[in-house]
Amino acid sequence: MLAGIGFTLFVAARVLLAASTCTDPSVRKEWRTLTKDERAEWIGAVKCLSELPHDSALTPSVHPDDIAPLNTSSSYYDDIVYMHMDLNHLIHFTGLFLPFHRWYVQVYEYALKERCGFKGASPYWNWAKDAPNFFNSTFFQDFDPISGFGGWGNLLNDAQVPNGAFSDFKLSYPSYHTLRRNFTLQPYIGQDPTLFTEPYLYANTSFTQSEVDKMVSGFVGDYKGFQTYLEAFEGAHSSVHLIMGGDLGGTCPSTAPPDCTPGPTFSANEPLFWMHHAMVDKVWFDWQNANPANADIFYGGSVQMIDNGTIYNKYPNGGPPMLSLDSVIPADGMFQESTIEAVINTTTGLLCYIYD
Ligand SMILES: [Cu+2]
Repeated sequence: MLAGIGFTLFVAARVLLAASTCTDPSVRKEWRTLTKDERAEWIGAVKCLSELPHDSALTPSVHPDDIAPLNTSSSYYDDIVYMHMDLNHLIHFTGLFLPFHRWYVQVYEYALKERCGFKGASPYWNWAKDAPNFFNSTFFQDFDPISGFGGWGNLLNDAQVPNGAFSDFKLSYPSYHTLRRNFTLQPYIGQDPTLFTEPYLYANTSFTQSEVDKMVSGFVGDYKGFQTYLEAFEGAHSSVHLIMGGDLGGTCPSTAPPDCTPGPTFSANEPLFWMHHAMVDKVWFDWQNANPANADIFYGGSVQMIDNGTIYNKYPNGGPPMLSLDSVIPADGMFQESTIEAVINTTTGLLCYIYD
């Protein structure tokens, strides 16, 4: 109990410190530039979160009817996944998309540090390096049981990843299973053609270096345009999720009940989620730093408008009521809440990091 109180005070003190000054920002590095020991340290802390018990602080606030009920026998890692499931409709295709996920990666890093002794910075995954030859990329060929991410899933066994450090990674949502990856080059076939205008698109063409360059140097002073391009149904963010299939792609495991709804909700099951979203955050960071007109600007609505292409094209990053820099990022009781303003810049407010 005393330890718990001490933990709370420590968190409060750290956040205040971070809010007051940022003279020595941590540097987030690309996964492949980390040493083997650094990779093992991050993976070990992630697995540690999955061995901690459910935290009763988790307080779902949205209760969408298309997600599994809260499972109190789950792990603390599952709790972090569950808040993303609960908040799904508030944080995707709304103005909260970029601020929420920036904040989510940061508070996840706090959890790794405070609960599991992690000492480094959040790594990112530069998927543009893998885009030209995704399936065969060496990124998916590190099978070290301590420091390796493992490879593709076994299609004869529900696409469960059979190797690397996460082959025994236990997940509770939407039902008990272990981590799955299922390479899916054309994930958009059969979707609503008013939202998915290129159904036969090869997903790896959406996150090439030229696409990243186009995003970072384009959309000057146009927050809505930038977010919309990055978060587009067939854009870089979505394509990385879906080309991975399995958990990152939000497909239901074979153990799931028949009413399981696939989609983005439980995609944080995949530890790559954090490095994928750090890369999405880096693209935002690079765009913010590419032109003074991009720094610290924000525009977006609070209501997801994705029923069809007509409504989506009018409100691609959310409909009214509109959000502002003062709007609060929801935390479902799990972490300290933040305003959008406190995370709009990575070296002021609550944050203190840069990308290499
Ligand atoms: Cu998300």
